[in-house]
Amino acid sequence: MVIQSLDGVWELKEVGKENCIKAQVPGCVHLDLMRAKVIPDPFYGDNERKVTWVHETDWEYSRSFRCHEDILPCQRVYLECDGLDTLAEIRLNGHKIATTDNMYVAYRFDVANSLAPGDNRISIKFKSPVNYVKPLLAKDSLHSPGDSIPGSIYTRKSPSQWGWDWGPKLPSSGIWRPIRLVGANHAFITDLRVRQENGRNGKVTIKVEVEVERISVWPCYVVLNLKHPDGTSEVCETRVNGSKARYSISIQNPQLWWPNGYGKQPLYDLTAVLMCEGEEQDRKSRRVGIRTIKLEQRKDSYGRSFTFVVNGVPVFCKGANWIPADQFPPRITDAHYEHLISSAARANMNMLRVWGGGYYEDERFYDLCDEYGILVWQDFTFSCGMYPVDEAYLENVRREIEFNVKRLRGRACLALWCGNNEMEWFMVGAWGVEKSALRKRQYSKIFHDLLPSLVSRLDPDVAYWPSSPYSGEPFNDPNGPASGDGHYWEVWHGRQPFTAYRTQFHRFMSEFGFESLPAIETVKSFCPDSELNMFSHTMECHQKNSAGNGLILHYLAQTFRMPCSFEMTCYVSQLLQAEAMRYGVEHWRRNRGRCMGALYWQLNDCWPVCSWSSIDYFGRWKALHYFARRFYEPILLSVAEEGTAAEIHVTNDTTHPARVELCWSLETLSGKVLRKSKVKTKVDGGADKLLAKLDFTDELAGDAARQAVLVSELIVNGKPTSVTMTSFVPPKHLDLPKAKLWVEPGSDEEGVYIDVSADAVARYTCLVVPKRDVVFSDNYFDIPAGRTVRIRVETPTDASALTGVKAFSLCDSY
Ligand code: BMA
Repeated sequence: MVIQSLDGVWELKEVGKENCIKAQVPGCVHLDLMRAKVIPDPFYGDNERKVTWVHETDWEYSRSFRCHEDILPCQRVYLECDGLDTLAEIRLNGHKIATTDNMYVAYRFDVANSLAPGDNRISIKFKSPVNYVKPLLAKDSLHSPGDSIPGSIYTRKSPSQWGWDWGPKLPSSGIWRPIRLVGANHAFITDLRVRQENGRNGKVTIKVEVEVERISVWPCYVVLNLKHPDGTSEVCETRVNGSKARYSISIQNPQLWWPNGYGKQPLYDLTAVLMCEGEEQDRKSRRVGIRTIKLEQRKDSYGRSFTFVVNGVPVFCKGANWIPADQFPPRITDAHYEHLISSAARANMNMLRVWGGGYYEDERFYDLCDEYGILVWQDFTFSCGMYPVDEAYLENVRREIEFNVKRLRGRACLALWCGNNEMEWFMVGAWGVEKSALRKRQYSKIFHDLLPSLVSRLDPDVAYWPSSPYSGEPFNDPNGPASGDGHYWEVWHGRQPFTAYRTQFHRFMSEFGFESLPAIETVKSFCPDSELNMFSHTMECHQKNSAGNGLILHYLAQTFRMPCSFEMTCYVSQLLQAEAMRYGVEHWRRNRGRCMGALYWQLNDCWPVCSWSSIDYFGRWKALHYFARRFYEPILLSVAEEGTAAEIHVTNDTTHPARVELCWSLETLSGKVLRKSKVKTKVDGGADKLLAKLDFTDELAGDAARQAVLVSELIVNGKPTSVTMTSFVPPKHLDLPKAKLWVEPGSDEEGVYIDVSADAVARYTCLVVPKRDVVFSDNYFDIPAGRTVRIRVETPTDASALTGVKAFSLCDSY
């Protein structure tokens, strides 16, 4: 194959106008206009509102190029577009090549007849998506997602780009993924499929299928090279019969791939080289992780279980929901993906749900999930709307599903295909269409007929689940607790207190969340100093849930004192969010077995905003992300307090029993011990155990509850692992002394650390380094009176990471 990339510098202009600016491909209109200074940064201030004309305009990308001389003589010449966003018309030297209308598929067009020797000109026009849907909206009244420019449902363009309750209304256009010319002579590979068959005694057979498009009649063969994780390789050859070559490779003692926390992620590298007439024609590679994965649903006393079983081990899925990492995806760097996925793994996560309002992610995303042991719950891209079901639309969807299932199947990380986000739940609830047989039939056409039949044909090895949430039976209590997965939003949207999480017993909690402000540096990236106020115009432009800032204050009033500054409001709002998620997750983990997964809403952001994320747009960890690292710990210490009573639990997610020692002490805020004790016991693998049931009615009578905390420490197999602090009044009512904090940086063979000491109880101690984004081993942690906590610096690794480090705690926030 001869490949000529057409990425790089193009020209961009409004359709019908003369003036061109320089454009970058892959890219999108907004990024090009920003670079050319035609528009201001839409993320700053209220600029989002000033650039709406951009998505109301038709745009044209074009460029000239000289065709490589070895392409023209090829038997076939194709134009390959990995991603066109979305309503495109492609012309080559004036000839219309095609129109396209789906940003999620790659296209290949035969362009041999339109190419010229020497200079060529290619142009791609993009219709305004917003104008395109206007007449469709006028004709029909299908539900569009809320908080969004209406009509996204009529296109196959990422729904959340049209706005969401955390995202700006900036649907861009452009050549968002690479584009190239490809010359082929005898044949080329259209698919490399790998399946795994489990034999006896742990033997695994890798079944390889290479799909080939033949151009000439010359015989072809495929050379397969399988490189084992230990570096050894095996090579074999097989003939192409018709359009396929098949081969089975058996592996005697396979190294198994495990989700994060359960073992390693060894990957086998498979390369297929297509040969003809002794010459290489094409090659494709895939990485293979050997594992089995099943979605187990067994009848039990609560209803029906919902458990992912990997290599025979039931896994409690710990993680978050993933949204697009940028409103303008072409600028997402490898480093940004790496930071986000490695941060998920560092917070002990083992699953991410690629939410159906975004898009099917880049290979880079799934590569990292394979490497870090992050299971992927993959929604198809349908969310919170009613979608058309006319033949042309269904055909478009069919092509999209085929393309993406074929692209992603066989990935070690891929755990589930899910039809859509929240549509079945809305149909029987909020939209009130449960009685409309027609709407149900229309919905079923896609999610109960088309998608399951495509998945069972194309990827029978991975389970299909029609919607999230879903109960297992069409339209029957989709968000019920007895079976399937659940979304619980009564905390936050429903204004219920955090304790309401403890009344919920779903089998798998795939969404629940709580908002916070991002870090102050993040706020300052979009907000002038004069607007640093929760209710300022700028701050409200960066809060897309209209009730959001009010809700934060509503909950703040229940838990914390009024912060003394805007900066402290950022800090306290993050503590609130972190505490809310801790309440929920610890409860579901204590109920391990009945519940087998907790994915909070949401891991990341697509712009700097006040949202439910635990990592903000710039990659800064909010308090929640540090809390997640603790509440997703493989062996979790948690305390369920109520009134003056407390139950201390240990939840063991590992496959082995753990010898644990629990030391608890009820102490005053200055450190005087009121009562303490120890428990030594064994906690089975995959089990929760109640270690202590305590009643402090006597010690906490009257005002004493405001003066005391319960400190619990866990030692696992001889190693101290966690310390938690529990109060019996909301933190706002604690009589916290002004704790003095000392920070002492140091370094040893393990790297840079910092010792933090407090003379009295210091709650939610926060370390900050001016102008540096430092990831610590822990942050927003409690220090019992008179103790020292050693915190390690994870990134950056140089000693200067701690220059100017400061610590403060809750008592400094008011
Ligand atoms: C969930 C998601 C999103 C939304 C979030 C917060 O249900 O599916 O639609 O952003 O709620 O409201």
